[in-house]
Amino acid sequence: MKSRAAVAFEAGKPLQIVEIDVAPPQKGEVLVKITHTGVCHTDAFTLSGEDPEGIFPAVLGHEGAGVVVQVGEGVTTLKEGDRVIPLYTAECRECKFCKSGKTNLCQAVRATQGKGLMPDGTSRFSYQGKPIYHYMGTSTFSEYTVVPEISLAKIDDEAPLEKVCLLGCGVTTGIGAVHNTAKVKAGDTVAVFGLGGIGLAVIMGAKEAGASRIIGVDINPDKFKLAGELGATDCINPKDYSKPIQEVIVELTDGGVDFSFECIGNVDVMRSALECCHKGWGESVIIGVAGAGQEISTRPFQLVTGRVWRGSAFGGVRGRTELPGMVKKAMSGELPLEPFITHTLPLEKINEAFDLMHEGKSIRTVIHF
Ligand code: NAD
Ligand code: AHE
Ligand code: ZN
Repeated sequence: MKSRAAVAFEAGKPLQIVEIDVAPPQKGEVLVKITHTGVCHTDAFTLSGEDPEGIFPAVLGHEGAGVVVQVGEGVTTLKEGDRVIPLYTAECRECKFCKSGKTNLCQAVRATQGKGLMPDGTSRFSYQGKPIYHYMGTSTFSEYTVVPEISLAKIDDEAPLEKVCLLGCGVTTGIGAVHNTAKVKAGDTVAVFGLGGIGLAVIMGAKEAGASRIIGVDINPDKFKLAGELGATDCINPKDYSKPIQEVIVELTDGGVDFSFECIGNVDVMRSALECCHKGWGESVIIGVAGAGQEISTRPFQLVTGRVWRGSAFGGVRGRTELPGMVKKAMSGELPLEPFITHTLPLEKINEAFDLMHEGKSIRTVIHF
């Protein structure tokens, strides 16, 4: 079938809106009509050419929601008309990782996903007879996409897709990192580096957990208002200080925070985020994604003296199991998604969403088809 899609033909170039061909879903696969998709910084990261797994031409996008159009052979858990959120972290419930109960990092389709292909090693997308690669197993920048059954969370039949698409990445990642990875408890102190969609969701999760102090850090002070509304007790701009920001935070918090979160993808900031943690027990969670070849560093003494470095992917959330409940919370108002949606645009204007992000003017732009 034909599908309107925003295709990344080349790294560093704007997406092109073209009509691609989408092949029918094969065994264990599902054809989904995407109605809405957010634009996450990771899409921009991959488009920039910095992603070691970046592969072109590809249909990017991983923060979407839509409706099942057709199921392939052997699909049992989904049917035409079901509302779904595509998952870049699948949940097969059978692999060693799923069975461990220790991680959400299902590996059932991860290898082919990283190569831009479906689990059988081929692509369902083509343009003018040439294959186009998938992205993160989701490719939500296409009106129609094909996704493995195990990479789809079935959600409520009445779910507002224009909002819950954000649970496909940003909001789930931030909130999940607080509850599943860090396990923030009432009274804990928290520092959040980067106040975009991810950092703001961390703030929301930290407030929900009862954190006593939530310090937001960003070099763009325009981000402070919303951060405060969502629960930040302090907002600071590293540019306002002559000393390293970790020293500022250590002084503000009588020795450092209990938890910090890096939500930028900057390896220097990752160091600051670790070093602003309290001696003996402070834990820093890396969420931001850094470019090819970049590495983190600190004095090992920082770890010897009890600070802990962790990482979090998709907030440690098992998508098929946990997203339906998060969607219900969004529908009841317990998990408000509106604050994150600063812009909405039709697919044809998707490059403007990238511009708004790079200019620091948006939190999330939701694209509609
Ligand atoms: P965003 O662009 O909306 O927000 C980033 C924020 O960081 C901006 O407000 C920007 O002003 C701020 N910033 C940039 N440089 C800074 C610096 N030196 N000091 C302080 N603040 C700085 O991005 P986002 O969509 O919120 O994504 C944030 C990061 O999280 C990205 O690296 C993205 O790839 C990553 N991410 C990871 C996961 C995961 O599962 N681990 C999921 C989603 C996104
Ligand atoms: N492909 C990159 C890594 C990108 C990355 O870390 N992705 C995050 C999700 S970002 C969502 O916005 C993630 O979940 N990673 C775990 C995984 O299995 O991909 C690289 O460095 O190669
Ligand atoms: Zn994302």
